[in-house]
Amino acid sequence: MNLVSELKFVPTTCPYCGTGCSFYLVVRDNKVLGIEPWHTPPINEGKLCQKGRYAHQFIHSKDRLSNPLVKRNGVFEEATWDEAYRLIAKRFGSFRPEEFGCLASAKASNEENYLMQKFARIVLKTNSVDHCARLCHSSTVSALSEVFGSGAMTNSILDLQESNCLFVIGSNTFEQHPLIGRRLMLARKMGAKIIYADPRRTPTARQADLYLSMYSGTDVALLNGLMHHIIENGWEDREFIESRTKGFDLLKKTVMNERYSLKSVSRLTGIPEIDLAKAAEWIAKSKPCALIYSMGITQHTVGVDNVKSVANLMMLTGNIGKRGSGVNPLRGQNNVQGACDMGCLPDVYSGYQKVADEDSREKMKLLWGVEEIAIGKGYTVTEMMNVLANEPGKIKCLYLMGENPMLSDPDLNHVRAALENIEFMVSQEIFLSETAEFADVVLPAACYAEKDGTHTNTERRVQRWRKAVDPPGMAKPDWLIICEMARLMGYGKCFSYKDESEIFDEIARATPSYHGMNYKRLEHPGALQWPCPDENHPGTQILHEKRFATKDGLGVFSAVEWQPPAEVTDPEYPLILTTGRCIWHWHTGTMTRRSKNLDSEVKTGWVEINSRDARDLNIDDRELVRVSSRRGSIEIPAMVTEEIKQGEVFIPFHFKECPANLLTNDAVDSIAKIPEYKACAVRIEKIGVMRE
Ligand SMILES: Nc1nc2c(c(=O)[nH]1)N[C@H]1C(S)=C(S)[C@@H](COP(=O)(O)OP(=O)(O)OC[C@H]3O[C@@H](n4cnc5c(=O)[nH]c(N)nc54)[C@H](O)[C@@H]3O)O[C@H]1N2
Ligand SMILES: Nc1nc2c(c(=O)[nH]1)N[C@H]1C(S)=C(S)[C@@H](COP(=O)(O)OP(=O)(O)OC[C@H]3O[C@@H](n4cnc5c(=O)[nH]c(N)nc54)[C@H](O)[C@@H]3O)O[C@H]1N2
Ligand code: SF4
Ligand SMILES: [Mo]
Repeated sequence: MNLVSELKFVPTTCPYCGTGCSFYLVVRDNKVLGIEPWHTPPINEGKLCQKGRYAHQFIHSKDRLSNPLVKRNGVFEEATWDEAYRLIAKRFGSFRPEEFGCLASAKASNEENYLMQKFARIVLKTNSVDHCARLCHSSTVSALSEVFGSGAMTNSILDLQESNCLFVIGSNTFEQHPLIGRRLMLARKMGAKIIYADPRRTPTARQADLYLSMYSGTDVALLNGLMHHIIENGWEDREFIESRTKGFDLLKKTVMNERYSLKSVSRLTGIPEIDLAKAAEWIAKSKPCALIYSMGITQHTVGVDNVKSVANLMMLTGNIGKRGSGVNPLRGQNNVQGACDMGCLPDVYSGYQKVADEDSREKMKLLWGVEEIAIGKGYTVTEMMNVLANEPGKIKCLYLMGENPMLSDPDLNHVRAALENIEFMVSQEIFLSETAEFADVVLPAACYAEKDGTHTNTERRVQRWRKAVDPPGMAKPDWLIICEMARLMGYGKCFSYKDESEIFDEIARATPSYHGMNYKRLEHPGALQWPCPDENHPGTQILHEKRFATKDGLGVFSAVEWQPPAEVTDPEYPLILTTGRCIWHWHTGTMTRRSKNLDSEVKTGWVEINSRDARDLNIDDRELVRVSSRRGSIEIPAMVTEEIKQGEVFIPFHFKECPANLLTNDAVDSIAKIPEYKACAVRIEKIGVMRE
């Protein structure tokens, strides 16, 4: 028997991060055996990080959901699809539109997310549909839409390599987007300088030519300080400012205030003046310069201000619309860009067409063939949780697809109170997550290897997933579940599709930036970047080359003042807590903690604490400590290190046994509604137990 001839190699895209690397799933007898490199797609050229390398290991986990579950007397019992659908249809039919909340999934495909918002808007008639982008880059979408006219990453992963200077701020690129990290290294090999601003000396910091060691929550001060020094020295790009932007005078007035002199900024941020001056000079003088940012910038009550500030700096130095330059927010989940593009946000349909705009509403009604569609304002995720917890009875029903807020939302005690107030909840999942435990009905979904579909990476590149194996047991692809449910609720005609490509064709019709795409064109490795307005258009690598996407084509400078985080330290809670990730694990761990090679590397969480702070508290490395905030308390091993700024501590939020989000603050940015995951006040106590 020739074993090799029985193997199938199915080309697909990684289900983890927004980089969008491709690989082959190696399949035999309806089982995924492993992953092999696929060299042709341009982003990763066959290379993978450890999560991609082991992205097959959770697929056949014994914990995969394989049957619908219905809760009876507080206990889940297996049910048939028919029983589950009928129960859902009956209960969904009993609530008013304003009583629903829907969460889409940045883990699911474009097709599935598009159908989720369509289901919310025409079957449930609610605009309360949102997803984890709220917790992630909602500040980016708000700020960049306002100042550039488009909320997306301006440049491409490949052209970062052509930069002469890379300013990485609040993005641990080497751990969280490793194959973008590789491009930074390639740029550096060709002579580019890397500047890195972060409260922690992460693996990314270790690759930098200049490390700016800052306190959490001081980014606007830092950015204004850099602009102060640039303008003071006359290094700004006057031609770009004059021909492409407006609002410069106001920006200048703000940043030239004495408050943003290098001396005062150094005091606020904790960064030495000499480093600030060097960074400003490198950014202004080494064109093209690209700025890369992620959660260190966005997850603040001033997230929108932070992003506007970043945009100010790149416009000031004329670094927009050229190869190797740009404002580059690195989107997190594999399909968070797509879930936003598909309209899984309360205020927009697909392609960011405004719900409040009469013409867009009529267009969607016509396209979907319906008389009635949701009207009025919908809730964001963070608002849903607040309304649920504080105004019981206002929202009664939650429909979630692939999200785990019971570990990922801020202030878990608050989330628990919210989920306990729900009358009826449906969770569509691949595992029984901490959140699914609260549901009345759990629907088993197919994972990425078990369905066809598309997803859109951080640089707006739409790529294919291809089905390699069947889903476990009775599990079905999310898109099919939504269609079957819609049919039972009387909307069969609007949800009748032969397959995923037919759904995509409707997406292309509904969404101007996707107009020119179809499955045939997306067969090409690496496929197409939006905007792709017609079938002959090659896609767009760089945005805003000649004009911005604003109405008058000009980029808008914003005058932004620094403000401290919502919660600052005091004698009772003297340390700043910041939270985030590690390279081995994915968010709430549902997938990576079920992957043998990843789980065996990092078994549980930890709190990073500076060795001087540890000495003051008499804490040893690996000792179990108690970390408390105004909202809760956890026990967690200490990691005593020089690599974090004194006065700061860091906890990854992957681990349910020591969940960082019991501590975090649910204060949000007033515009984007993003929570302040990156700064709250805590104290640490010794409890005198060593970890084995
Ligand atoms: N391995 C792995 N990779 C992932 C993920 C994962 O869970 N695991 N998640 C994906 C997702 S959804 C996302 S959104 C991205 C997130 O990617 P990143 O944003 O790169 O990851 P984080 O660890 O959240 O935060 C980045 C850095 O911000 C720093 N930071 C904290 N506070 C501040 C501050 O106030 N200012 C500045 N300048 N920096 C600060 C932290 O020390 C941290 O090093 O990663 C994606 N990639
Ligand atoms: N403290 C702190 N908290 C944070 C952050 C932080 O930096 N600090 N970051 C925030 C950010 S940026 C993000 S993006 C969020 C992420 O928050 P979540 O999106 O809630 O986290 P995930 O663990 O990725 O949850 C995805 C769920 O989808 C399921 N799933 C996977 N594939 C599929 C599929 O094909 N179909 C279906 N139906 N389900 C599927 C997984 O099992 C998992 O339970 O966390 C936020 N929370
Ligand atoms: S960098 Fe991101 S997309 Fe690439 S293999 Fe790693 S997790 Fe997957
Ligand atoms: Mo994210």
